[in-house]
Amino acid sequence: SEALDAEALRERALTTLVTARERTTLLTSCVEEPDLTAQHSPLMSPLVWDLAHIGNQEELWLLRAVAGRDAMRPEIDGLYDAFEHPRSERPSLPLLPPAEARAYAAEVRGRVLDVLESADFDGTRLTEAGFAFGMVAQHEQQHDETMLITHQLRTGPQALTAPDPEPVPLYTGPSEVLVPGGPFTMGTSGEPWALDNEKPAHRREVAAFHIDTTPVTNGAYQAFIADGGYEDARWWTPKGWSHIRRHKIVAPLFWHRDGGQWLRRRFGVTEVVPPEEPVLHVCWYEADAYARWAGRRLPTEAEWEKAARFDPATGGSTRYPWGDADPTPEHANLGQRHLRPAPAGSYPAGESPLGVRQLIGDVWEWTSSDFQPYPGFRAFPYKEYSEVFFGPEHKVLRGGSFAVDPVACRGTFRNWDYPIRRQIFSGFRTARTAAA
Ligand code: AVJ
Ligand code: FE
Repeated sequence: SEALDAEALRERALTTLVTARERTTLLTSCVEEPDLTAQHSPLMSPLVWDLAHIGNQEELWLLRAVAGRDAMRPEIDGLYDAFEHPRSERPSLPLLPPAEARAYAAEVRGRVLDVLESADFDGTRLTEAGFAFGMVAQHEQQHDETMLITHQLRTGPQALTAPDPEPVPLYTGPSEVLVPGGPFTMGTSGEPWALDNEKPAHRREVAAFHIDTTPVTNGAYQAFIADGGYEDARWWTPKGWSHIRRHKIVAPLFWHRDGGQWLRRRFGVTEVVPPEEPVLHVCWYEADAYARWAGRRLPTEAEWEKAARFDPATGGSTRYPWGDADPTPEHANLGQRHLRPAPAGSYPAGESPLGVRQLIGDVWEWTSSDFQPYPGFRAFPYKEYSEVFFGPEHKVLRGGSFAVDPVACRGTFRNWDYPIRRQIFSGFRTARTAAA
């Protein structure tokens, strides 16, 4: 019934908003004030910018758009508009200092919870208002991942800790599976909190292909390095080759060589690169070159989604590789429960019907595809979420990393970035076309 739907919506909105704020609070209270206002990399905003931007977007989409309130502090809107100021410029803006940014975000949140409690979501507004709460919770979680990236770029002593994933026996299953050819349903029309770029559901023809059962590991990637992969132009696209030569890139970001072994810096701690863990912090050019060296290629975005959602028993598409149930800790490494991907072959309960593992969680997976709209795409609620980013300059990543909250992760969820980006929690798996 409608009343029940409204109560369920209120409950879900409240839980996801609270979860997001707990994470934002952790990420902005585990370092001292100078670390909140400093720019740890020109690629990132100061943490205190993300904090007030989270509050400002929440004010915009929930207090102003849904509840019809006036702007609380119209003079700060411009500071926190991501399109007005590129990240590199943000530290020089007259940003709210940490205490004020915190107070502003908390004030917005207090008013939002009042709106949520008293709103009577009638049938017509239920879907629309519900989406606005879901979008805002996802937005905050996406910035929490962005802030975690900033933490990884920050130098200095460790500020964040989390237990490591459960050790698992060495994965000995097949290295790839065959995904049969034929049409499947890509995207979604029914998922209430899906973002505009995931919609609408449509049929896609995908020829038979093989795909890796796990993401590519550090061990496998080290073999590429040891084989001279970074010194051999054959494996690289011309743009990729000139990029790695110009920037002297010889290994994933945060790796360095120490005598005979590769070490990496991870959230303030240096460790030996773990061979069974999915490779992290590679750009699209590196993923693409590795795949070519291995005699393979990156999957297209449609192939990735078919591997993740197509159920050969029914011919339909599920929400996740394991079915339609929301993710639990048994299914996938999500939500910053750990500060690293789990070893390849983890989470058997999360595998797809064809036996593909770790499609959701652990590392964002580069695909070969440019970020493009689906047929029938409608920008919603604003063009600057997805539409302005469509085009060949952005490559699609799928599946989500250990730093993605379940609310911002689905079999249909699409992320995108420039092919040079590698501070993000990015890895990949490879594919090959099946013989006809
Ligand atoms: C979807 C991760 C590319 O961080 O630029 C945050 C998400 N959009 N605020 C980004 C987003 C507006 C976006 N990505
Ligand atoms: Fe944002």
